[in-house]
Amino acid sequence: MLKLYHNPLSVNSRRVWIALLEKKLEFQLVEIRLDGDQLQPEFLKMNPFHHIPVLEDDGFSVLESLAILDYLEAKFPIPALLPTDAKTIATMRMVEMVTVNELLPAMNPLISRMMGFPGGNDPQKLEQAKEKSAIVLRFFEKLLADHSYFGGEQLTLADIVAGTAVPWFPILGFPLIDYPKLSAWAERLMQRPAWQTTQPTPEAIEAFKSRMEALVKQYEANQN
Ligand SMILES: N[C@@H](CCC(=O)N[C@@H](CS)C(=O)NCC(=O)O)C(=O)O
Repeated sequence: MLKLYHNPLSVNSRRVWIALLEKKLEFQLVEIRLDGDQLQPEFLKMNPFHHIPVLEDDGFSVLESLAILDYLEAKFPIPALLPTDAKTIATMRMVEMVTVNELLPAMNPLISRMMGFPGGNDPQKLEQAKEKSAIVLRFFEKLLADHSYFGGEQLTLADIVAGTAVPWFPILGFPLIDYPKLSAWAERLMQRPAWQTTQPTPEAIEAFKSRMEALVKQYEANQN
């Protein structure tokens, strides 16, 4: 059976979890707490870079969430999450890559603030984060136009990748009011059972924050 090593708070893992659910596949979840589990020799054998997600399929390990999404699509093509025409494929890849390379790095300071990480309240970094995020959100708003999803009327990997990042903005204190199309799209995604099943609960967020605070304290104590 497919096995997904993940953490419920990990955006990178959640996109794979959602794809597995959207494809109605049978799989087993293995939680990696990210407080050292990822550094254990058994895990490092699968992923020497100590990152989740990892998908294991009958002894074959795949790492890098976008590679896992491609693997799932190739092995289980129905229901399709990959468009077939050139422009839609390009749009889909663009949204995936812009999310990973532009949006998530821009969001990092906002996430650090929410998590209470040291330096998380630096006003200059927060301002930059808002400005950089706004460039991506404006780009996505325009790209979405009047479609239900980035690829038209059908859900694709673009929605899964962007749709596990963009809906964090209201939780991070920035409602999507200036982006009505994106906001309606995010609402549409939230209606889907795969998003509802994988949505981190406020309790899970708090528990993760406490675990990360303890790790930061431990790290600071070791530095002194
Ligand atoms: N490019 C990788 C990034 C994976 C990644 O950064 N995972 C984080 C959690 S979201 C992680 O495992 N961090 C723990 C560590 O690096 O030790 C992917 O898309 O799979």
